[in-house]
Amino acid sequence: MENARIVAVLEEVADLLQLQEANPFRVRAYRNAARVLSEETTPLRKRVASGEDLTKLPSIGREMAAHVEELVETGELRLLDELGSEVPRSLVEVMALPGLGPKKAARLWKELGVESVEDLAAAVQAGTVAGLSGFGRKTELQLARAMTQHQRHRGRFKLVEADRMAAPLLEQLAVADGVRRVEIAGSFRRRRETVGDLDILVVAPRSEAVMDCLVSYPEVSEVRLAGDTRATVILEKGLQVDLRVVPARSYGAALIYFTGSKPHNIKLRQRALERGFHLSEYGLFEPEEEASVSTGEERDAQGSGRFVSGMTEKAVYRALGLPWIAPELREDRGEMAAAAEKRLPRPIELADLRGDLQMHSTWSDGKSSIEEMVTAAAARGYEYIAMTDHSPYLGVVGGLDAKRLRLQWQEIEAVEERHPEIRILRGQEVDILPDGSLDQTDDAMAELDLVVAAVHSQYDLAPAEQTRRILKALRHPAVHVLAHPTARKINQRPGMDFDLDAILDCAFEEGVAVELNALPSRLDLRDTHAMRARELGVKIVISTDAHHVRDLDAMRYGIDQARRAWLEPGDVLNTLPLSKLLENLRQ
Ligand code: DGT
Ligand code: CA
Ligand code: CA
Ligand code: ZN
Repeated sequence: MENARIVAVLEEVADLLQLQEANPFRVRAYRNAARVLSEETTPLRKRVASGEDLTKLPSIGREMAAHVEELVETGELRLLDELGSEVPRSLVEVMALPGLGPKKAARLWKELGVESVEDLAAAVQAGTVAGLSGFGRKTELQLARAMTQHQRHRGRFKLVEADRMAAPLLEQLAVADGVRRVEIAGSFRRRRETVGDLDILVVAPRSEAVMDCLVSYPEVSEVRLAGDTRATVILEKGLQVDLRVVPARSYGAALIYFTGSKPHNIKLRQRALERGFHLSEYGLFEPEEEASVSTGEERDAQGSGRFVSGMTEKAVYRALGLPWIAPELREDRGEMAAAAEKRLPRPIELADLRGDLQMHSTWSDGKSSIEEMVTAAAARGYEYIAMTDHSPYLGVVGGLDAKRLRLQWQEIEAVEERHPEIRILRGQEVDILPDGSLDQTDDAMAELDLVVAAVHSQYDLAPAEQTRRILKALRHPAVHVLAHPTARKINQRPGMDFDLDAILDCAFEEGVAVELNALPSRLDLRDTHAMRARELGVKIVISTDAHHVRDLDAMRYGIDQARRAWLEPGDVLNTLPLSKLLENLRQ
């Protein structure tokens, strides 16, 4: 057991003792020991092995020395288990929340049965916390806020969440005094499915106003750093924002640098060096004298030598003999070579799409009627959509058996008469049952324009069995599209474990298309998988899986991922006009 782990155990003992309102001197003894040992550079296990007397270390008495020996020798501490049986260990996290502390945490536990942050979140929501004496409305609000942060802080934010937080902030910054340009770089600009933080670049001759604007933005909960040209703040929901003010002539170079990705930047800097340049966030520079040709080590931060370019991204790429590379492609997945050889893809755009091939209505678990969906889709300029309400297998979604499906067609017909501007394909999202068979009669499926097959159960079958299940469904002649192929949910559920290549190969052979599901919580197939599908020549559709008219807007997230997968309009079936689409669906 390493020192850091030993220190953590002693800290936890101190926390649990505090929760039990133990003697403060005893608590302090553990804290002091933890601090001393955390500064210790020799591994304690070595000291123990050589039989050293640990009590020679400051703040380490007999009891503490015995604990360390026990931890080193057994990997465990009985005292910790004992304490853990008296008070839940997960309460330590609750105690650390702002506004709480050992006393309040202990009361939450004893009086409301709160054992963890999750429990507390539920209690706050149920409104039971405000009822405890000493826990006013203010504490409750503070807790509610602390918990959103706590939960959000744990992972990366979904792109859609980052978008929601970024848009109003960007709007504010854009109108701050003297701001000439403002843009979000980083993974956000590359449209990764999740982002770690926001990297904002600003051009403003004087930076005070924009700095003030950021630190006084109402959603800022913490200012970590506020310098002249750099600031770091944390938003209420836990998202970190880094802002940098850069000189106008460096804007393009800075945008490249902070957009990343890091591996893309490294390749680009190498290319610059090969051509006798030096590239940094300040610009592209050329050594002034032959003698001072760069040795490859970092140069003066502002960039020394003759300034070659830096104002725009395009100019920097051009000076390196490259066309501009779309941010979504900057992941070091071959874009540099493709750019040099003039064979970059023309990434798909929202305007290339002519229809949306998966959506639900109130006939199953959707929240909008068929007519509402159709009207909203037509307003987006689509030429066609497919109504794909669920099949009955999952009771909760109110899916349609063959009989109700035929009733739905009557309504579709009526709506179609009122909306000649758009064609409504009769579809269904048919469940792939655990044995790989389909949850609809062959007769009904034969009459459908579009059968979208999908897994919504038993995500954890053994990989070989899962693969067999899906292959069997793909081989059913009625199936046109495999929807959300891995069934993952971002930050919630990993994708199913199966042989993706086997499934893509089979889809190719059978002429079944795979879906890139655009719901921001799904994005399934993910970028790298969709890229693989494209390589294997598999047809792809991008669909929103909308359950409400407003979900139709999710399409842009599907497009973001498609671009990251290098998809071009020609790779995606729903860029085709209706007649061509129907020809290209499996016959
Ligand atoms: P994230 O925030 O984890 O979603 O991912 P990024 O890509 O936004 O990464 P972040 O925020 O750490 O840095 C933003 C960009 O700045 C990154 O994509 C590339 C650039 N960058 C950051 N650190 C380095 C570095 O050490 N070397 C190079 N070449 N670039 C860096
Ligand atoms: Ca970032
Ligand atoms: Ca950052
Ligand atoms: Zn589904």
